[in-house]
Amino acid sequence: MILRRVWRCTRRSFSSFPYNRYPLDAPNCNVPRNIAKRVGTNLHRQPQHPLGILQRRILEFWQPHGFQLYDQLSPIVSTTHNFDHLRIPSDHVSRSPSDTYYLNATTVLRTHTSAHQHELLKTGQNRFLVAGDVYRRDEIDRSHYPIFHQMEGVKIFAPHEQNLIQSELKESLEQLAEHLFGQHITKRWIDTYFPFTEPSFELEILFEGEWLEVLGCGVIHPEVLAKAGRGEQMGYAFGLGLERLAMVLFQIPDIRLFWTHDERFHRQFASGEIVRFEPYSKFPPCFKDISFWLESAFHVNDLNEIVRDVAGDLVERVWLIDDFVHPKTGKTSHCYRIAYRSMDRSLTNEEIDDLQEVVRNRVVNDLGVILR
Ligand code: FA5
Ligand code: MG
Repeated sequence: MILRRVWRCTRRSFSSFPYNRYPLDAPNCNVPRNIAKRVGTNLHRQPQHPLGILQRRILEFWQPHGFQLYDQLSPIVSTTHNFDHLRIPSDHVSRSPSDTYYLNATTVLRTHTSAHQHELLKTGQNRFLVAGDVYRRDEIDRSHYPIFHQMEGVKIFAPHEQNLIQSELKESLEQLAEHLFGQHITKRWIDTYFPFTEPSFELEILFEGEWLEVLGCGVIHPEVLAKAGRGEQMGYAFGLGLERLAMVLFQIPDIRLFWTHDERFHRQFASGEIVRFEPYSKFPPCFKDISFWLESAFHVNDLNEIVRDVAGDLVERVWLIDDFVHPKTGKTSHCYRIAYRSMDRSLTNEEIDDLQEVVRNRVVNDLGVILR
């Protein structure tokens, strides 16, 4: 009984956010309370959570190759570590407060585990993994969530092995996919761009009829190594999206489920093993549209954040359904559709109407748009 209570309380409400050091009402802070309070939850370190089970399974793959895991590094990092050391230019969109949670002008909630590459490379490590929670203001749908988890991997090679790097990188990640999923998945490599790797790739897996991007990787850019005092060396790095891999592995259809408190979810993973998730029921979605004229700067992530703030995990998806420029005034109008759906219960019409009304008021007050 006591044990059970302790377990619940760690699962539910533990927050290690240092409110004293970083007050949320400080001038440059755009972190809402519902995000701050989940800092320190560490889903990836809970042995009976799908993310914990997955993390263990990934470790089984890398540890025999001599990789050391860091999974307790603070998600509060400097902009220097999150961006500059990785050659992310000062005008790159990912730095904008519309995309990143800032605690103050030079401190952010890390947007990726790559934020730790520099410090660990500096200590002379040659094979390491970093797992942790990362934070982004992003779209709302079943595979995007403002807090998610990544596992970074870095391997540095001896000078005479350098021609192996790219092929070993791809082969290892394909073997990892096989270790996790067996032969039964369809995957493809996509060429992409990251400022901190060259060349760069993403791996996509076919999941429920759609390509799901599960990781980014590449050969570490020489300047990243040079900045960390490792100028003569070369290596590879990758960043796994743990929720996305877990969705495929456990057949979890919606990313919000990782945060549910519903026992019908958690008891399915009590064994700590890989099991196929059995949806306990599917409740109907409820759609509401909101249209407004844009005034000055508008970013859809600001709307997304309001909807998340008001509706929490009751929001399933937000998307643009109409984009219109008035021929006379030249003003732009957007219409967004919001899908509300609970993972755990039926919602009443009144409940949704109330939420939508709060969203409408907040959009006017906070974003200065004009409702149509
Ligand atoms: C990165 O974050 C790079 N740091 C990855 C990397 C590391 C590249 C090392 C090269 C070397 P990206 O933004 O694509 O890349 O995110 C990596 C993965 O995180 C994605 O493939 C996806 O699986 C997952 N991901 C990204 N955004 C979200 C989100 N909002 N919700 C859930 N998972 C996400
Ligand atoms: Mg990507």
